[in-house]
Amino acid sequence: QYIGKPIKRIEDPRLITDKGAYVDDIKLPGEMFVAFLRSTKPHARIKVKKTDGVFTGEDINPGKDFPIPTQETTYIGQPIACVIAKDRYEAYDLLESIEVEYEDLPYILDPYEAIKDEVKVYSKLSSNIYFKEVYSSGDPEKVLKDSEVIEGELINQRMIASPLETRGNVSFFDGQRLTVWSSTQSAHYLRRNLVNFLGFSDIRVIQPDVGGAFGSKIITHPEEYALAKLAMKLKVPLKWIPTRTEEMISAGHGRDKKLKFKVGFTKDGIITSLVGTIIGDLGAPYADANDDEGGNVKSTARILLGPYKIRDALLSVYAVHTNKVPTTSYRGAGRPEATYFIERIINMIGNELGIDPIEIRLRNVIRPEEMPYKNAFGITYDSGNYPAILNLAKEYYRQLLSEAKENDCVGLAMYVEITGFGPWEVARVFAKSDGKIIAITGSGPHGQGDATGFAQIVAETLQIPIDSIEVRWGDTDIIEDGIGTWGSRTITVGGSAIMKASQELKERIMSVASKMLNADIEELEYEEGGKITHKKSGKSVNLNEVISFAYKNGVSLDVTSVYPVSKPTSPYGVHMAVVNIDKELDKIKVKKYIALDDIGRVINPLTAGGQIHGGVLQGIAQAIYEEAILDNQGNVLNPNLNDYGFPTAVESPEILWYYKEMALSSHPTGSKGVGEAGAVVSTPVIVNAVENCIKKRIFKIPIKLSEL
Ligand code: MCN
Ligand code: MO
Repeated sequence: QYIGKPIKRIEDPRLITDKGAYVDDIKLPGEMFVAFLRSTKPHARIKVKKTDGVFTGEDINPGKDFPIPTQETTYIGQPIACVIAKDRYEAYDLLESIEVEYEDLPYILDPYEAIKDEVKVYSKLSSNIYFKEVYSSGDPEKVLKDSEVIEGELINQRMIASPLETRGNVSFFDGQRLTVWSSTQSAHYLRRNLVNFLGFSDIRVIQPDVGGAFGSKIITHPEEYALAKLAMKLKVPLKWIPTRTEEMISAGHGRDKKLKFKVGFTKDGIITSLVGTIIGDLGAPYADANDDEGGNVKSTARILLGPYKIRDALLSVYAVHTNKVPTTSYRGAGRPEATYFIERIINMIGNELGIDPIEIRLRNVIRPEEMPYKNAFGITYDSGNYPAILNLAKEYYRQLLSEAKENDCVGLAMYVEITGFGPWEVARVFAKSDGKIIAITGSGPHGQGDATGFAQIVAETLQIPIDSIEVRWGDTDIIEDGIGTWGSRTITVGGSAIMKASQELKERIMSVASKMLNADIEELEYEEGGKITHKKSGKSVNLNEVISFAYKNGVSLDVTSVYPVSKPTSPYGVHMAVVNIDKELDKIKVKKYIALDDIGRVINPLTAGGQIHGGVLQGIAQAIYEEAILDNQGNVLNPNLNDYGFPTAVESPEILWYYKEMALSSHPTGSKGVGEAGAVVSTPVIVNAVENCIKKRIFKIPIKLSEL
């Protein structure tokens, strides 16, 4: 009995006794340090003087501007050349000797300006608009005419993920094979990109321990392509570890989306229609990033209607280039933006009409009998009981209201999101001759605790102690294929693959036992601890005996499974908080936060709850602390831990997490994802709370009380 139990993370003993190895801990004999020179102009023609020890775009991608520009730079912070030295200090010193000629070109930072296409972000683009899509359902314009209307523009600001560990890479070509250690969210994904870029396939990618990513380590960054290429040329081990400031001005930024909206509703608070325009700011052209973030812009649009039954809706959706750092996935990747927009809108309607936040949501949510529900923009919510979770929330909400003192505000928001993306995941489970069970995943957890969940799944399936299982991942040599860790997919998709492989291993074990006991499989019983008994005779064999027999008789106990997925699965929940506002000091403090979620079957409430804690704090920070502040050239003005406003334990409120397993997913694990849920919903919880108190509509975050 392991699934559903709060088992402590099996990853932790190693990590907390300083036995972890992050990419900077990889030390190869003769390694050289690489440092990148970064553009100081938002858009310019460049000439980098090539001298000894200076490498430019011409060395990486001759004649092209991607991944490293040879002719034209398109954002401040873009890597345009690099040097190689014996250590990082010498490397950074050397950077100063590089001569660059910049010839300024016109640039654009505002996406509304960029849409006009008067100035091109990059001279070879035919348009700054990466894509425009229209999502339409029913007759929203007409319905709007007969409705009460609120309109406005909501802004989801540009954010910086900046995990504890920056990106980093070690690349070494031994003349035959390229080995790459990278702080990444997926070894296999990085390998595929490098194979395509280099046109060379003898590549092994290793994901060592990773100190967080939050979406920023999905794509292959230009520096990584450069390292691989230079490692092949120079045949010495190369290491690149950016400084914190470099990380914050050049790793993919997140969010940066706007919604102009008109919402129609009845006097009873029923939303009748929504018409709007979404603008996603992709930043500069960089295929890996634009692909990734383009998808997130579409997600924002398609999930914008949230858990509510709105059939008349029209959205114009633009993904637009500007001369800023490219945006990429950031925890939630499109769903936090959508949830923020719709939850802010429904809060405004509630306040306008004087309807309680739970009541107004109850009037609008999709009913359980309508599940699975295909929303107006084609996303299917697989299962859920939205009225039930709102009704459960009532008691907690009342409790928070009663605890609120003077200058305390209470707010609430709801969400439905999509998790568990495909297309598939691979797992391998095998029994070693010494009886140990090894489980390997093709995904790439980097702080979430999925290894513990995987061990629980194997232990449960094989009914054996969890400490006889070892979980491995993050090396393209130990499992032939894989996808990765993002989109809160790992325990659901990766875990289902692990479950399938474990079940098949169990079948093989039963078949070996049937030979040993001279009986049909149907006559055998598999019991706790892996003991297999012949029901009639009472004779039994244990797991170790079966494994040993299998090895001696040439039966493989090594199972690889592929688990395919075609549709995401939809967790949902209601979160609420008490917030204290101090107008004089312009300070907002979250005092207490309650999260109520249905994420299907919970594999491990300890690690799942940990995800809610972290995600919630990240979203709180978006409401009241964090923002990438850019000057009029696109320089990030707060690219350091001091100025940016990351929350710490001091800013963290008491966070209580309650979960209800009301609607399982159809995956073998029954689970839905939770890795992003906290960040998906907590931002509007906080903003709604403040708005409820100050009785003025809030359109900009992070909230500055003095500006309201
Ligand atoms: N879990 C569970 N029951 C469920 C769902 C999840 O017990 N029904 C547990 C899992 O066993 C795992 C954890 O919750 O321990 C998260 O699982 P899952 O929801 O599958 O999410 P992923 O593992 O795929 O994590 C990805 C998600 C994303 S997309 C971002 S961004 C993010 C996040 O995880 N980045 C993180 N959380 C992070 N946490 C850390 N520490 N570092 C990051 O970079
Ligand atoms: Mo993510």
